[in-house]
Amino acid sequence: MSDLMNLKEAIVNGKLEEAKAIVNEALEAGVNEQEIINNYLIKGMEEIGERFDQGKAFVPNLLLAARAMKGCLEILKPRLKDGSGASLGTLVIGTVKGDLHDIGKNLVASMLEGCGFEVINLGVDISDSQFVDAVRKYNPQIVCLSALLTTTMSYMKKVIDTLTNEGLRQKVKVLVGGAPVSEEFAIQIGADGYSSNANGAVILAKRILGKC
Ligand code: B12
Repeated sequence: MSDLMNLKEAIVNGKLEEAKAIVNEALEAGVNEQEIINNYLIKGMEEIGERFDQGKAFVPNLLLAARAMKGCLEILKPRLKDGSGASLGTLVIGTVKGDLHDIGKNLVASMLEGCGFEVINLGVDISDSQFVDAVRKYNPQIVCLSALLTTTMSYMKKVIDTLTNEGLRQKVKVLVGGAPVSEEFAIQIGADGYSSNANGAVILAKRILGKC
């Protein structure tokens, strides 16, 4: 399976079709979906992020890498489902207002769905009132907030405060995540949990709902 070794580079270079072809080939060869995500796709995004940091890559490169990553996740997403049909619980997830990053948030959503949760994915740039409306409409047990910018992470507190003001905070647990977020920050803003990755998000959600 020498081609799989090229997957990370295909993501870094934003080669959508090449990346998708490698993923399909790997799946046919029986490679595990999680292995593809964790060992190649995420590693590719980390690499392009580092190059961006060092001034060796620019926003268009990030966009192309993101498009390739998304294309691969679309192939993998249906295969992450456990097929049992029973829902472990309902979650609402979104990237907070002002923030357009959605790769990590979508990965968390896919993993949660794959592990048996019903996931309402609100998308990006979601305001506190949109989260409130979604909680009223879908009655989830958990709300997941994602932020990738230091300038938008403080908006997570605004969402939590608005949930409190609207009398909804007792009804839902709030999980937070995203590259600049930390356990300490989560505690500081009154969230119920934090994880640095999608696997951790699933563990947290299961623990909160007593499904572990
Ligand atoms: C791809 C990317 C983009 C793409 C986004 C495409 C998309 N559809 O998402 C584009 C090009 C659009 C972009 C734009 C910008 N970006 Co950008 N971007 C990145 C980059 C390279 C990768 C992010 C990513 O997808 N990582 C891969 C995923 C898998 O990881 P993740 O998002 O961290 O998610 C994981 C965990 O955090 C966690 N998680 C995430 N959410 C949640 C939620 C919950 C509840 C839980 C439990 C866990 C969890 O689980 C995920 C999976 O394991 C990062 C660099 C980096 N190293 O993070 C910069 C980065 C985030 N961007 C940055 C910046 C500055 C910008 C721009 C302002 C650039 C500009 N000048 O225009 C704009 C902002 C646009 C906006 N308003 O949002 C900075 C932020 C710096 C800061 N301190 O705030 C970074 C860190 C780059 C840098 N070093 O400067 N970006």
